[in-house]
Amino acid sequence: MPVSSPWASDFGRDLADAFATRPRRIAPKYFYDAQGSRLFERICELPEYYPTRVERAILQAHAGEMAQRIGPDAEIVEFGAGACEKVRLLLDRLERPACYRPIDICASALDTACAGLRRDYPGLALAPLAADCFGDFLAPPAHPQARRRVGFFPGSTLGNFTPDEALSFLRRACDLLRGGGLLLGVDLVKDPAVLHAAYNDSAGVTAAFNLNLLARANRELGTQFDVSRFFHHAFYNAPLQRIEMHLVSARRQRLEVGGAVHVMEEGETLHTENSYKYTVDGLRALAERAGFTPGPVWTDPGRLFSVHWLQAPGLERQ
Ligand code: AVJ
Repeated sequence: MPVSSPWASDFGRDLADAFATRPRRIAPKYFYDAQGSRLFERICELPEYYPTRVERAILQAHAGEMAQRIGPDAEIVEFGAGACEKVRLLLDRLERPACYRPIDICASALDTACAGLRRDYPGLALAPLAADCFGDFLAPPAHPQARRRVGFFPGSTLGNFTPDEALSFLRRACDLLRGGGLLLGVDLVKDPAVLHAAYNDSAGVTAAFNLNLLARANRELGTQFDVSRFFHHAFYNAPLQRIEMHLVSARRQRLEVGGAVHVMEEGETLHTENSYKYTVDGLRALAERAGFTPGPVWTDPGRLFSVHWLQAPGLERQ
């Protein structure tokens, strides 16, 4: 296959692998092309999808205390920044933020977000990075004016990792943020009915978001998936404390993926996402194992969502 083939891209290779192995599964990062990022922004506004709204309320209510923990002259590194909306609540309270470094896999989302930030925070140094911040990307050196580096990882994106992956991500983050800390938003374990509704909205936006993975493959890789032959399926797997999203084959079908022909039987699935939920204590224990010193936790009155301050010990404590 020539290198110029779309199948040589990460998405192409991972999709071909997904169909060649069992269970079929692909990383949720591939949801986020320009169209998927727009659909995700719409999810965040759905009445059933509480995480964005509740986390924003928590940030709004406690931004002052959070800014105090972060301290003056900090470099803020945001992992999976997307539209960079939530960080504004912090930026409005921070003392002389030295630099804001949003990292996101979607370059178009970053471009739009940074244009808005440049307009609204003219004095702020911006250093956007279009990269998979969960891969082994080389951490850029800190901004020369920064006194410490602080991570911002809202939205419960950590939930996309298995607990093992979350642990290794947190270990790397702890290393990168030594002497600073991490402000981390994670969704909490709760009534499964509330979780179920959040991933099965009545307007069908989450279904469209899930199915966009196939539409993206048609656009970028030239596959000929008939999107109407797949169903969105999302359910809470209680023993594993996670929402699972799948694309279910509505009937037996032959699919050509990366030059190979595969059969998907009716009811067979492509597993597209896990969204792990944590208890406050469970998350704090995980952070501690990763090397952080857990600090204050802020939650909403309904205890739907949590925001954690995790201190990253300095060199002297390593
Ligand atoms: C961006 C991973 C936090 O798991 O809730 C929303 C993505 N998937 N609806 C989540 C998502 C379906 C979201 N995260």
